[in-house]
Amino acid sequence: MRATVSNAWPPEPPSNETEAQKATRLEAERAAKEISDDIDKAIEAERQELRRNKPQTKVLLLGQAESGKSTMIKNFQLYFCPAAFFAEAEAWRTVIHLNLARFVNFLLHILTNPRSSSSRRPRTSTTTAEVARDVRILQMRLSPLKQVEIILSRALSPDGTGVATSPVSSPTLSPTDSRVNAPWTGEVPATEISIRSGSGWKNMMRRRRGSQTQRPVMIQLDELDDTRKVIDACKEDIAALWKTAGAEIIGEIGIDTHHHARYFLDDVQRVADIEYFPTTDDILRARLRTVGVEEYRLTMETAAEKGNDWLFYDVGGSRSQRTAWASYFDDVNAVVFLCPMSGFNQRLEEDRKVNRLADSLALWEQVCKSRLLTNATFILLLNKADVLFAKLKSGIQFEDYVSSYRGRPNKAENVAEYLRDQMIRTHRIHSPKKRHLHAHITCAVEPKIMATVLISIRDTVLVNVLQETSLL
Ligand SMILES: Nc1nc2c(ncn2[C@@H]2O[C@H](COP(=O)(O)OP(=O)(O)OP(=O)(O)O)[C@@H](O)[C@H]2O)c(=O)[nH]1
Ligand SMILES: [Mg+2]
Repeated sequence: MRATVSNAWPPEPPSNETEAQKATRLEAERAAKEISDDIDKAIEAERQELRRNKPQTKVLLLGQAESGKSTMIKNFQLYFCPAAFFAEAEAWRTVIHLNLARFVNFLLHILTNPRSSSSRRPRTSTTTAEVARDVRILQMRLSPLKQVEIILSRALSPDGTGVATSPVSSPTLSPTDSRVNAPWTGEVPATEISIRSGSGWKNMMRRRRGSQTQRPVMIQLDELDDTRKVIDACKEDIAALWKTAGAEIIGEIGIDTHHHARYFLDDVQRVADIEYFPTTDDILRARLRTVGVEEYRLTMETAAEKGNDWLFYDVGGSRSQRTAWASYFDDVNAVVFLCPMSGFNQRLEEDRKVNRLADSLALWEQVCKSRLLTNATFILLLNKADVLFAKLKSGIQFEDYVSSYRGRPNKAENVAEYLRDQMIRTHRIHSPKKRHLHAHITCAVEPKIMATVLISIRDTVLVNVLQETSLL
């Protein structure tokens, strides 16, 4: 018979160990642990030293809310640090399920409380008595999703107390802080979610999975698993709700809103399934509004720059968030500015009088003028090319919103070229010194298309860093 050899450390003491042997063994183990800790400390100190001496690449992402800044960082991570990107997929599932649950609760609220609706159109219409009855039944069957929303909100916040709802996420919302701890209060629920910057929610979610002992008290792992079971059990009803009232709802809330949630609803059978694991596309679509300035340290995994750290500053883009930007201006190698071209016929959530494209262009001018950014590399991304294309194809006329475009073709490539030229001109006129501008037309939810843009951004930024440190 073969003896079983245990690899466990420290090894099990012999069963006939004397007190003296035990004391000697414990002392040896203590000494070994001390040596091991010293080695760990030395390795960490060496790593820190290396970090200090290496020129660090710092990139600041700017642009209005929902321009795609955070999505751009996900793209960067996917391309240059894929292992880290996929390691976070499970944490994103919680965000996606919260996106879904929150939107379904929002839909049910609108459908059953017509007067609180955000509608800019009269609510007529197709809501026959039969549909209304179906919706009432679905509302009852889907009521567990309110609890799911509360649990997932708590799970994502560092202290387990809840995810902040966005004060400007939906025109239907009144910004009440009370909803931070109770996402569902009977008022119109929020559809967007935001987490305070620096909360480290992804690490926290990973730790919860990895360790049974480190679970925070507020949320238990099995509670999270229960939410998946509830969502799975609700998937047929969610699909039925979307089929029954989807068209009417889009009429109510407008075709331009809640893209991310609609993407998940369109594929609810897959996303709500108990076996669901987010795909790359899902992660790029997941929406988490940035509040404050979030710092991301990405350690490159690709051959050429393996081990190099890039630091990204991802800012919240809504107007109330912009005052925080300036303190990051004097210390970055590059600015990536995102202008969502599809905003030409939309208004800012935070100020319904202001056209989104006009706001983007004004913001761009301010950023170009900044003296603190004089030596930074400037990269302009004209984003959401896919949405621009779809809008123009559906017959919406760009010239109806931008009078200086009158008489030109209503085609996405022409519009994109026009905006690109305008923004290059603004940059040329307003830069404190002559500076090259790198402009790209992008669709940040299409990783295959983004690859060449990402490589170009990396090369552009690296050349700037090397010039700054006089290595070129
Ligand atoms: N269709 C489409 N959606 C996009 C594109 N870029 C970003 N999105 C989506 O737009 C939503 C907003 O993107 P974010 O990256 O969160 O926007 P942000 O600029 O970080 O917004 P704030 O954090 O509020 O300042 C997300 O759901 C993205 O998936 C794009 O090119 N096309
Ligand atoms: Mg963001």
